[in-house]
Amino acid sequence: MLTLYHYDRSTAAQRVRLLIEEKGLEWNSVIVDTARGDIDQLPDNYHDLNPKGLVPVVENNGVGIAESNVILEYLDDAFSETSFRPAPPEDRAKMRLWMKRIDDGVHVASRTIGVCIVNRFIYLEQNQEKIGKYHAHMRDLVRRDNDQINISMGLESPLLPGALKTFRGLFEDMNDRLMDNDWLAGESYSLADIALVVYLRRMESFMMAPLWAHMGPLNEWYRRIAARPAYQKAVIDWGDVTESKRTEHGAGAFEAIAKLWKA
Ligand SMILES: N[C@@H](CCC(=O)N[C@@H](CS)C(=O)NCC(=O)O)C(=O)O
Repeated sequence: MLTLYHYDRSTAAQRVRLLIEEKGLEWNSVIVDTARGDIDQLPDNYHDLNPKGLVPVVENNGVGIAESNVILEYLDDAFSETSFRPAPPEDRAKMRLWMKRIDDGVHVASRTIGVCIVNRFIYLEQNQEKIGKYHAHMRDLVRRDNDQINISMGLESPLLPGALKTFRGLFEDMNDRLMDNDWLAGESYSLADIALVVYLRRMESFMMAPLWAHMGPLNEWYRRIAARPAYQKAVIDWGDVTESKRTEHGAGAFEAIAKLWKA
């Protein structure tokens, strides 16, 4: 049976769970949650599954596969009864271009925003020796360096304005596309919608939703996906153990974030 290594609030894991639930697959859950700065949560030999030591990873037929966008295409190939990729090659290319934006900067921007607004407080509350060990084991050195800047500088981080600009540009482009189309790529709900919807919830969790309240088509698309039973199971039911911290620190940061968003 399919095994997924994941944790509740990981956006990369949420998109994989969403596809799994859309397809109605049976799966085993293995929680690997290092995200509050606890590297001891990583199972032995986890780096054999994912050299970066991150979630999600799926294991199927004895093979481990990392990288959420790769996993989405893998699952769509391996469990192909219902496909979430448009048939016309041009629409499929458009789907991949939307998904590529995640790996080209959106996911890193999401982490920057999260660390600057909330996670830095979670890390700063912890035993600093433990956080030192967490960063010492981080294999993606850009991620480690960005984290260290964002933890120490928070809302003053030089990485934050660019991260917010990345999201503003993404949301504007999605909103433009959705003005005349129900879905991001082609004529049906696809991996592009599944891959990107998780960031609406993530940004909303920082109390930032007023910043795109005027983007009607984007908000309507989000509501439409959020109403799907698979989204309820894959995202809402798994919850977020850091939710109250996001709300508290997000509300406190709103004024500064709004200024940068509009700059
Ligand atoms: N490009 C990767 C990114 C994976 C990633 O950033 N995973 C995060 C959760 S969203 C993680 O494992 N975090 C663990 C930590 O922060 O310690 C993917 O799409 O799978």
